[in-house]
Amino acid sequence: MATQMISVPDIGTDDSVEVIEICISVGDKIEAEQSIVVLESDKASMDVPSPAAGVVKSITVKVGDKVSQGSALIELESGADLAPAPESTPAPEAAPTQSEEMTVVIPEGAGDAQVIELCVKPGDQVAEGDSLIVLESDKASMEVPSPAAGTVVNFIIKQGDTSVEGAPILTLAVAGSSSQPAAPKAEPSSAATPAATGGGEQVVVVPDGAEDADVIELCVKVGDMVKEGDSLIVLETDKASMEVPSPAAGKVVSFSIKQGDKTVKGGAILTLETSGGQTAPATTKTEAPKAQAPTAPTSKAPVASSASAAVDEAAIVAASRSADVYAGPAVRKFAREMAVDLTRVKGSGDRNRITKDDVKTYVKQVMTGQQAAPGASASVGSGIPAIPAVDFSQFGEIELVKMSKIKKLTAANMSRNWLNIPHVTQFDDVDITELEAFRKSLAAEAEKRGVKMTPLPFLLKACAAALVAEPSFNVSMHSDGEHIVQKHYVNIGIAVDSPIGLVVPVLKDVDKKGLWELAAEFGEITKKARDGKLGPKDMQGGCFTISSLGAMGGTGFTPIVNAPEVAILGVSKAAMKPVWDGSTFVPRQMLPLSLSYDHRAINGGDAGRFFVYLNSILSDIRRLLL
Ligand code: CAO
Repeated sequence: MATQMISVPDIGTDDSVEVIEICISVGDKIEAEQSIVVLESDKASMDVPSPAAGVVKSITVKVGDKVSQGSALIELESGADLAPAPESTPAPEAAPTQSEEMTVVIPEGAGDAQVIELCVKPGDQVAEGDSLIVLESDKASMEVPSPAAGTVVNFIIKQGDTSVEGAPILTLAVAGSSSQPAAPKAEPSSAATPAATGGGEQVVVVPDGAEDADVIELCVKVGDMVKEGDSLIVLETDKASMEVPSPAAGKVVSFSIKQGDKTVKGGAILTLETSGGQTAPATTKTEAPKAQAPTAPTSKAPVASSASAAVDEAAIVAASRSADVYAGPAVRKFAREMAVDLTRVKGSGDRNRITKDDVKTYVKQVMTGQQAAPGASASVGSGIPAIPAVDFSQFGEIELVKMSKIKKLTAANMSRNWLNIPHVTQFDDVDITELEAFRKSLAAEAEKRGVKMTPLPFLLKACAAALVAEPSFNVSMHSDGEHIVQKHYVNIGIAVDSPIGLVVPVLKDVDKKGLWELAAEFGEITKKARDGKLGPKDMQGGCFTISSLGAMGGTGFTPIVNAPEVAILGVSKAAMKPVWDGSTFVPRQMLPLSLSYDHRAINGGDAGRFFVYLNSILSDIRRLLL
């Protein structure tokens, strides 16, 4: 057993830095490379990893302490096989730490940006060029690619840190490698270069280094007045996104490229009519920064001249905020692959930045129908602009009442059905004078049987007969878009207004049951619904739905089809009305019905036949015997 003092390694500064986190406790058994403390300067924060495995005997610092290189941190007791002194601790220079390990560092020019995303985690295998982290400054967002293929050993930087040029990002185990590979090509680093055309017009061209990028957005349109520095277009490569600013104030005359185009070196972007007719300065190229490490933005690229201020790379601003969306290029690319409109995604990152997980969550919600919920989110899923949120408390006293699960489900289903089904609703008044007389004559017997004989069992029976007579109503659309599912059973759902919300229990084989049986079953299932005791099976397998508001009132309504069914009958309150019998007006009990159907499955002719048949049965119940 040997004890060694672990101290602050070379942190690239002589200034003292603050201990902001102690990651271990006395007695902890720790692994080599495990973080022991987190230090923070005004430029960066970094983890100090243990150079060896062992047991923590004592901790000599506390949170808030100021330390500098060489300050003691912890006392570690380890076996005879102690690792060498902290060679692999954060070093400002890119250098391999062991024969097969290398420290990837923040590349030149990428200082003062915030680490907004870690794209990999310890243990991940990365290929050369894979994005390791995303940095973002107020000027650009960019990904730092891996300089070599290997396995991520540990992270030294963490999300939220401020990048310091040369500061270590992570340790990479590189198979058989002993040196940092050459830095890849620098990212686009110069801005739009104006070419003078005379006559007050100038063609703005693709800046040096910005070729081979996708045009993902046109920020202005023909006729727009722009100021010098206003963003004209947004370009994106697989590593960075950037806006190309206008080199001068003026009016956009025409575009030479369109969204989706790939940029070519020096290619024309648009023509600008500059105010006063003065031409922009001669094309001035901005040197791409020297890349000594993995690519990163070069916010301090050389500026050609004061007149070409717009050519200053500082003017290439991040696309991450374009279109009011705050997201990095990797997230934008991912969103495009998933066909997700980022303006609809809620960001969970710092300052509402959208992360890849946010996009995934959004896709999941859309796929599971959760985005069809009421209010804004219902609109979001449908692709229709969301209804803006309103602060009602500004108009008076309010309270927020939690929606029940059933209510939320109903809202989602209604939105889904309303948006997916091309509805048609037909209306008819049915003469139920004889039916009502017959129904009332059954009152005493119904009481004896312990059932209630309302118009509903008659409607059930009549609808079942109409579904058999007009089978085009007893179908569902097949999800393959190629077939219709014809059903040879007749199950009918009844919409029940229960204390927990609207539920639709289903009565099975209605065509095979008599009125008494239907009245009894209907009574039972309605009670079960009102007591909140319906199980999923009670509500499945419907072919058609009846929604009756007859006991309440109203002369008509347009019910929403209960998909995957294709039709629903709305029943309103029967009333005595004068009906012309050919020679005189006679008082008749008229029942208003409204039949909504899915016009993809049912044509007007089918619906007309269904309605006429239903009408004929309800107005002369004896026809059920035929
Ligand atoms: N016209 C006139 N009177 C009617 C009638 C009609 N269409 N339908 C029923 N009535 C009468 C009944 O005969 C009964 O009167 P009596 O007690 O004198 O016999 C009274 O109204 C009450 O009926 P009920 O409510 O006991 O039974 P019901 O069969 O009419 O309705 C049910 C049951 C479950 C359908 C109903 O209670 C219900 O919940 N309806 C809500 C449906 C709904 O919310 N649909 C959504 C609308 S948007 O799609």
